[in-house]
Amino acid sequence: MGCFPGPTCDSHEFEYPRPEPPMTASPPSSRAPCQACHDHQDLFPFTMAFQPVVDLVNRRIDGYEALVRGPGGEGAPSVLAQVTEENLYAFDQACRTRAIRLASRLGLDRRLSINFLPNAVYNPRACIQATLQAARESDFPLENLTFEILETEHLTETKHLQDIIGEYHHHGFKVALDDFPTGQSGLMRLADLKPDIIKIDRALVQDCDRDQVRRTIIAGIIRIATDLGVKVVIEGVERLEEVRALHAVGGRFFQGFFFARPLFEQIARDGDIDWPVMA
Ligand SMILES: [Ca+2]
Ligand SMILES: [Ca+2]
Repeated sequence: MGCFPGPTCDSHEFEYPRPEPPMTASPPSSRAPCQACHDHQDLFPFTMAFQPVVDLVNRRIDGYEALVRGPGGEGAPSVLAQVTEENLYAFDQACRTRAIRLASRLGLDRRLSINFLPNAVYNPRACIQATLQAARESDFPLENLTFEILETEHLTETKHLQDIIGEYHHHGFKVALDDFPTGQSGLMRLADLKPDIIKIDRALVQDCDRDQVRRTIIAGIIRIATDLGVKVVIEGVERLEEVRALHAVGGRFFQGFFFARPLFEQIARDGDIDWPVMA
């Protein structure tokens, strides 16, 4: 394995919307924004896979991240290749509502994490309506929803992100900073955005059992987050040695192939996880 990150492989939890479509910070000019985001009928087919986030202390699944897939189980890149500037808003809305509806149908009763691209939200209050409606219709508790902020090279204005987070907190959603501390998702973002959760990226986690520098950095991040009351999810764990090394520096919540791969339109249960024995 070791193929993270990249648009050509089905990585640990390859997610919408890493291969960034061309976009602007403003909604498509040819149509009204609200119509743009409700205009689902032209949208290409896609669905979701779900990968568990596990709680190693309680040996139970804490939640699931929804990851886009093609209708036949094709990897995220084949879906994301169809996202354009014109359909980005509809796609962002459809990701949320499909994830919630499918999760509800599967009886998912833990936390559900949905990736979103801040630039696809032009007005936090207006853009959340379809999400709220889907949750209401599916009887999915709002406090079980987490939105993962994923930023790429298109840096979003801090004030815009703070407005989105404020609106999400108002509804009881949790907010996670994805891919910490890579790219834009670093300590300044942590200070400015005060998320509920940070997700430590595979790029830092990989082979941390063999690399004291990586372990020290991760231990420092966990200490800072703990002091701030921020939950830490460690992504991309593949080997038992990594899990042990991370557990030794305070790691508790994990996501990665070691525990479970994403399941296409299915969710793993607690009994499906091969829980490791910790030293
Ligand atoms: Ca994510
Ligand atoms: Ca991630």
